[in-house]
Amino acid sequence: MKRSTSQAVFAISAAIVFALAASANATTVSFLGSDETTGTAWRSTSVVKPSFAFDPNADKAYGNDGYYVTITGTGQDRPVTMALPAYIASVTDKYIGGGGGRYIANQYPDFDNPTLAIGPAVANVNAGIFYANETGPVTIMDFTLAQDADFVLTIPLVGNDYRHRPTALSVTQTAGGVATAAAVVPTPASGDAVNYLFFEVDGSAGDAFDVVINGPDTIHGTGGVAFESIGPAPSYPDLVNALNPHGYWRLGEAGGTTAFNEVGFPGGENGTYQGNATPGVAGIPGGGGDTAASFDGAGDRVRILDPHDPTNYTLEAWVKLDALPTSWANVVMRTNTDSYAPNAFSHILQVNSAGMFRHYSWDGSGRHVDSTILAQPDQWYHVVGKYHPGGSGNGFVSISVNGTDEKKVSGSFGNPWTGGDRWMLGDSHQSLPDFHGTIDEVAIYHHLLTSQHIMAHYEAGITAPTVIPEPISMLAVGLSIAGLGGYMRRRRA
Ligand SMILES: [Ca+2]
Ligand SMILES: [Ca+2]
Ligand SMILES: [Ca+2]
Repeated sequence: MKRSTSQAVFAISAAIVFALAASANATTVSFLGSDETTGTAWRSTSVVKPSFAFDPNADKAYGNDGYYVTITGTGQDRPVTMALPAYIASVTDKYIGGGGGRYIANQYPDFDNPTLAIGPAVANVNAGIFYANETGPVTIMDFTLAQDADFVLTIPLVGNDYRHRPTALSVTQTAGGVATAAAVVPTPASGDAVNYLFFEVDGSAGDAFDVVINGPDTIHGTGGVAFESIGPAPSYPDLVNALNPHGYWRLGEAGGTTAFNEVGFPGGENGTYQGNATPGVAGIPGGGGDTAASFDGAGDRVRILDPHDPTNYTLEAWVKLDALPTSWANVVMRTNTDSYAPNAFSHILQVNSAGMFRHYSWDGSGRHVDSTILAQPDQWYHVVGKYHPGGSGNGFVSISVNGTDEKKVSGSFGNPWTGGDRWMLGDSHQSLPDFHGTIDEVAIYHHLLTSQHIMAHYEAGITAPTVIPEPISMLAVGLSIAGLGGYMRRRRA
């Protein structure tokens, strides 16, 4: 991984953040959202998580720095495990039920597989809950900061009985300030094992916070708390690799005819530059200096053999046009022949003479959706197409341009075309013109990216890291803070 640029930026950032903290930043607490798809796999690095905001180091595990949760035991009064980061001085569970004493219930086994655990080792981590045996708002846990810290606070809501979930939960500062934030608590279907709530806490040494719950049942609570600090922004390829791509071609070679696949898959890995397709030209701003490939609009392409057909998919590419094409020109296409005018094709991202992007897919009928954003020459665009089959109108074909311009056409769509065995980058079908411009960072996923993933990729890819020359004068620090803060915020969306 090419982390050198981001690490250098972080080193400078850390100095500035330290300077800022010394000037008494106000503590903030923000609700980031909830995860209702990960289930028990919160610390499995093989399961893609729905948003980088919940997983700021993009390693697909929550709570890297430590956690305070129930562990497997017998009886109703179980121990907890406490593996806390240096920035947390203490966590206290507040068992204040009407019956007195401790209240921990084991509602679901297999909350976590200890063989998948990262960070501090524990014997097992299950889905017990800390609960207060009464209704109404109750402080169920509290925690105190040992030092200045900016981190994601993860709160699991566990149990196979939805009555054991709170209907309201908030994090409120009780020392050092008055910051607070309330969660939007999802309503789980009965039998849901685990959901997660995420807050960002950006605080100072000595700050203390309450976790407050409320619910209609006397046995409602949380599974504990977990912590992961918000550090340097992950690099663009880290963000792609965090989503388990099927194939990822950075097009960053200095020369030669091989387009290396970062991931590799059986039966067809690297691509081949053909025609005048030329690697080594300037890539996207956020690519850490990695280069891209140029295509002259006449017979150039990258050819990638790939026998694996997805059941649903996401296509992702960055494009910069040298000139608008005279008709539809393809950025990405799946086909079954090396013919320069194939007549069997699907899974296409393309752009037309107006600069409109289209995602086209064939399931026995042609499905397509067009962008609102129109491309201009000499500017980078992030283009993502998703295809999902489904009956009863639940299928869709979508396109997103620059993170937000998501258009979706829904219908009863069949499985995606399985007649292809190769991908072509920059090569059009039938008599359409070939792509004329630069293509970078092409990724193909055999699953659907979330809108949060797509926005995070766009923001990381379009933003060149802010590098502040050393030595840093106080004037330079003052002038750079606003821009750097914006950069760090954007990079972890
Ligand atoms: Ca993580
Ligand atoms: Ca590249
Ligand atoms: Ca050519």
